[in-house]
Amino acid sequence: MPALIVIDVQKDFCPGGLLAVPDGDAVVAPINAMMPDFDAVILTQDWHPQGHSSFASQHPGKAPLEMIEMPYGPQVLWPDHCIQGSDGAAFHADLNVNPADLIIRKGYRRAIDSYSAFFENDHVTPTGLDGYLRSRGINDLTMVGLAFDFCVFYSAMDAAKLGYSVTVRRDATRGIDFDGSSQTAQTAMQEAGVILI
Ligand code: VGL
Ligand code: ZN
Repeated sequence: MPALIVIDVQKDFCPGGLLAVPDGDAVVAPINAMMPDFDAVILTQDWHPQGHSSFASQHPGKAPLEMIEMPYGPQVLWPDHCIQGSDGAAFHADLNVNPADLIIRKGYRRAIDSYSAFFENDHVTPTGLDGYLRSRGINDLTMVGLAFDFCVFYSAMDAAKLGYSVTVRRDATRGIDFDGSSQTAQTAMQEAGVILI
C-alpha cells in the first residue's frame, strides 16, 4: 500500500522563515496535487524546544552551518527554528493538512536532533513511524518536502534500510544545498536504491 510522506513543509523552512530553504514554498502546490493518489498521507513536523542543542545560539562562538561533535556524532548547527508552538513551526498556510492520517513530530528532545522521520540523529532511537507503517501494511513510500538534502535525505535512507520501496519526487522537494550537500544526498540515495523522479 502506497503512502505519501510529507517532510517538514513548515513556515520556517520557506522564504521569510528562520531557516528558509531557497524556493521552499514551491513544493506546496505539487504536494497538494499528489495527495489524492495515495492510500495514506503522513506529515512530519520539526518541533524543537527552546534552546535545542542543534541551535548555534546554544554554543558560544559557533555560527549556523558550523559543525560540532555531539555524544551521538557530528551535528550541523542551525539558526533557531521550528520552536514548539511558534508561528514558524506551523505548516505552510497553503499546505492541505486535511488528508493527513498522521502527523509525526521530531526533534522534540533538547539533547538530540532528528532529521529522519524514522530515527533521531543517533540513528537508533525510533520515532515510532516504522511501527505505524508496518502495522498498517504500508511498504511503498513516496517522499516529498523540505529539505531535500537533510530531512528528506535521511528519511529516505532510513526507509530504504528498513526495507521500504522508496521514491523521492524531486519536483516536490527543495534543498538547502550547503557545501555540495544536495549532490552528495542524491548520489547516496541512488546507491541505496531510492528512486529519484
Ligand atoms: C531540517 C535542518 C534542521 C529539515 C530540520 O527539515 O531538513 N534541516 N532541522
Ligand atoms: Zn530542525
